[in-house]
Amino acid sequence: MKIKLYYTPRTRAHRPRWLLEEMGLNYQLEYLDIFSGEGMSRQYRSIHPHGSVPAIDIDGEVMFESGAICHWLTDQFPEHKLAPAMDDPLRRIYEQWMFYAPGTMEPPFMMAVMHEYLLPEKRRIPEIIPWAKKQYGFVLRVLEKELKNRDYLVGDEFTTADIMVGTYLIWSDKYIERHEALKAYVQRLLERPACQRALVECQ
Ligand SMILES: N[C@@H](CCC(=O)N[C@@H](CS)C(=O)NCC(=O)O)C(=O)O
Repeated sequence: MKIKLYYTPRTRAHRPRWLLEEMGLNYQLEYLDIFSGEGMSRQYRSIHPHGSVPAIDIDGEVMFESGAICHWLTDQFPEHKLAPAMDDPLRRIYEQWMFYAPGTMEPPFMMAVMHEYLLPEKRRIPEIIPWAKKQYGFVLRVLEKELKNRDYLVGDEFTTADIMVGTYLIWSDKYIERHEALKAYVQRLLERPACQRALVECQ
């Protein structure tokens, strides 16, 4: 199987890269400087219509959306045990957190970081920030409670759901200062060799 990952450091492309590292699969990184407009080429938009990262090419078949890529890869390679089997009662919990990340966590997180510091100053809407922080604060309290007495989100084992949720938490140091369980969880995730390998910058 030939895997090519379209990748920009410090973006959601970290998720599939981290997963590929956890699974020890061979892959090629196709580096793209998404922030200087490289995603907008006609050639790349035939791979990802929005010109965003990540996208993945597996034996010539392309796919985009970080969550879908991670979900698909995890089920495609069940031998790596990064998700409970379909008949395991924990599978429901796994699916819950897999979708919680893009569905419930991402909107307030992105609104907060975009309008607080990522967007150019003149495009920021300061009125959004208090709402976004309040909503994200609620998400953080839910996760703090969940991770107070356990190392990972699903049962006792690390799963792809930890990659989906953990990626936002790794970027949330500014927001999790008062959340001891989340700080410990982030530390645990960052200590994983696969996560560290996926954070190595290329080019
Ligand atoms: N929901 C998509 C979002 C993809 C996305 O917006 N990626 C960002 C980087 S984190 C990007 O490429 N932004 C630049 C752009 O869209 O031009 C996913 O999870 O893959």
